[in-house]
Formats: sequence, C-alpha cells, structure tokens
Amino acid sequence: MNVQRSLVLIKPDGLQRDLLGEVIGRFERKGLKIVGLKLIRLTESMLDEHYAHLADKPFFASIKEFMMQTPVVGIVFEGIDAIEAIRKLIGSTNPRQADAGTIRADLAMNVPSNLVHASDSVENATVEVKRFFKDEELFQYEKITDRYVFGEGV
Ligand code: IDP
Ligand code: MG
Repeated sequence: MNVQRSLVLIKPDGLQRDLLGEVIGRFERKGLKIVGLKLIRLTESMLDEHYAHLADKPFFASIKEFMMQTPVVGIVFEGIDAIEAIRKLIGSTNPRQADAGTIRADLAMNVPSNLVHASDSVENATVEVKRFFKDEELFQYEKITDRYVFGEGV
C-alpha cells in the first residue's frame, strides 16, 4: 500500500472568495486524511523557494505578490497514491482548460488565481511538506472510516 503525504495550499483567492470549506470538503469527501492544517503568512523567501521553477518567468514577481495578499491555508493530506489523486482533483493549471469536475475547472476562471497549489511529485511533496510544516505540526491518528477508505490498499 503506497501511502503518501502531499502539500496543498489554498491560495488567497480561495480565502477571499469564501471557498475554503468547499475546497477542503472536496478533499475530505475523496477520503484524504488531514494530517496537518494551518494558516500561513507566506514570505518572499518562502515563495522564492516554492516557486523557484518559475524564477525566470515574467509573472514571477506578480505571483509572489498575489500569494502574500492574505494568509494561505496549508494542508498536508495523507492517502494511497495521494500525490497523483490530489493533482487529479485540482485539475490542470489553466482553469478554463481543466477537466470539468475538478476544483480549478468548477470554481476558477484564470491562471494566477487558480485556487490551489498541490505537490506534483514524491520528491517535491517531501520538500514542500518540510518547507511549511514542522514535525510536531503533523499528526498520525486512526479514523473509524480508514477501513472503508483504505480497504485492502488497492
Ligand atoms: P501548477 O500550480 O499547476 O503546478 P506551475 O506550472 O507549477 O502550475 O505554476 C505555479 C503557479 O504559477 C500556477 O498555479 C499559477 O498560479 C502560476 N502560473 C503558472 N503559469 C502562469 C502564467 O502563465 N501566468 C501567470 N501565472 C502563472
Ligand atoms: Mg507546480
């Protein structure tokens, strides 16, 4: 059973548009377990690391400014193959091209404010969880629904 942890950030547009519950609810209903959850005030140095792969893009400064407009909600989810499952739930980067039924397709209309960030690989998930959460902010616990959600692990 390939249990993974993945980092999700709900961006300032999610907070401003009162979509925190809607977004978190979609992950909850899927069966992803919340093992860390908090508001985070992002700093420029955190964003320089987090968006390092975009440093040479013309929109780099504006995306960092956008991400600092309000606190973001940071969540660490746990589940079988959670990284890929979450990327499927959020949809592709451009909300207008994302598959219907995904968070970005259903709730957003433009690329910078596409509501959520989610880790895209095992390597990035490990680094990103560590970037935003201390060990003591992450929890391990049993839920009575685990047997239904995890089943035999397939
Ligand atoms: P992802 O969030 O789907 O993984 P990335 O390519 O990692 O997409 O880009 C990170 C974030 O940067 C996107 O979610 C989006 O908010 C922003 N972004 C990506 N491309 C553009 C662009 O062309 N213009 C403005 N913002 C962009
Ligand atoms: Mg990305």
